[in-house]
Amino acid sequence: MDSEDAARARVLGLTRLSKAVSRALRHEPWLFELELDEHGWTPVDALVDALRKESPEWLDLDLSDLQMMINSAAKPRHEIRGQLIRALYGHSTPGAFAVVAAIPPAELFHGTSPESIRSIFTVGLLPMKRQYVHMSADADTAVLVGSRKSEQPVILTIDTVAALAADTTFYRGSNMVWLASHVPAEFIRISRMD
Ligand code: HQG
Repeated sequence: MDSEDAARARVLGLTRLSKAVSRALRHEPWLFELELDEHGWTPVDALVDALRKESPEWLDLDLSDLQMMINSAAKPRHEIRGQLIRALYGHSTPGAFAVVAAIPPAELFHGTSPESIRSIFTVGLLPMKRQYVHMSADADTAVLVGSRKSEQPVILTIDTVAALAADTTFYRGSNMVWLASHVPAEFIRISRMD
């Protein structure tokens, strides 16, 4: 394996690990015999044990591997604090995931598919299968998120100043990701893409 192949294998390995951690901490903790507290935290040792059983690839996994995965990710998805780990956003797990209300930038962005637009402008942005609607602090990230749904994503701009004035609550997921339970259609417009 040349060094380029080795670097690619390492990135693929970290991506696989990140996806497994997201599955455990966002969607199906019970499959990994994990219990999340109301803020989404679970003991990092328990997650390491579960991942070691999950795949031969992770037989020797330890805390430093998880730390490396978090530090090398292009965007922050998971957080380790002391003996605990959690996903910062993305949860579909039932039950309360307590997040902290905060004031977002004046505009947030959401990338979606053209097929969803009619419904979004009728009932607003809804969490669908997750606990919260996810929005990005910058339009470029929204383009990436929308590209997962469609080759020609539509980028929406959310007027958070007007939404806050009308009692919509926003929560900080990470530096880049903001959350809300519902964003009414009146505060959403289609971004002009130059
Ligand atoms: C759409 C990734 C019809 C919504 C990303 C979206 C993100 C509606 C889809 C995070 C609707 C849900 C989440 C309505 C919303 N009618 N469709 N009323 N309201 N939708 O995957 O926001 O890389 O659950 O537009 O970066 O795409 O995994 O949410 O298309 O931050 O860390 O319903 O996941 O993060 O799709 O992505 P998703 P999302 P990671």
